[in-house]
Amino acid sequence: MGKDDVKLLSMWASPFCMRVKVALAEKDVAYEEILESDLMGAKTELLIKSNPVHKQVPVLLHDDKPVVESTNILTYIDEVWPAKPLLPACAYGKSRARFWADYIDRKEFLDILMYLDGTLGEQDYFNGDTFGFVDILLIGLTSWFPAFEKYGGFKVEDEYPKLAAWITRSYARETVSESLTSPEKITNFVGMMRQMYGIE
Ligand SMILES: N[C@@H](CCC(=O)N[C@@H](CS)C(=O)NCC(=O)O)C(=O)O
Repeated sequence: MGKDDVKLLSMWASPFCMRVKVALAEKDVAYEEILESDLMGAKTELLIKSNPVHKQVPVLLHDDKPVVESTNILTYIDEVWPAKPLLPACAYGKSRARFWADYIDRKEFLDILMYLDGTLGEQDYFNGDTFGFVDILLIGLTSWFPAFEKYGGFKVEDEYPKLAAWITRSYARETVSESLTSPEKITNFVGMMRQMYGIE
């Protein structure tokens, strides 16, 4: 079998794209990142053709076949590159991970943190000792936390110390720190957008 051809249609500030980047890094899969530069305006033909329903990033192109929606992409990655599984082996563990995945993506972002702090409890990661599916789904979103802290008056460390420790622990992994956009860059971006839209 030849080497996999893996491309990621991406956008630098997108927490959903960051999820896929972390998952590929965890699996040690080499890929080419193709950045969309104008998601609010002119989307590329490749993006429109690859994700005609939502026209959103991320899109994983595996041997030119598009896979869309970040959670779906993570499941796909876990099946195609099974070494170092992201999902737990047992059916119950899988069902819990899928429950949290669904919950994280449906609820208002700041509302989910209380339950996630509780479910993390004293564990290192959401599935115990191993960094996996739910950790990856959530860690992408945390790159936006400092921006929420600066402009939203919420402080993760004060309100959710277990989650704050989990963020520090997760960022200590190279697969995370090298895949995520720096929180400072996101905070500057949010500040710029606020100015652009006259929110101050
Ligand atoms: N549910 C999608 C959300 C993806 C998403 O919201 N992507 C944004 C960037 S963060 C996007 O492509 N926005 C352009 C648009 O909606 O037109 C996923 O999990 O992949």
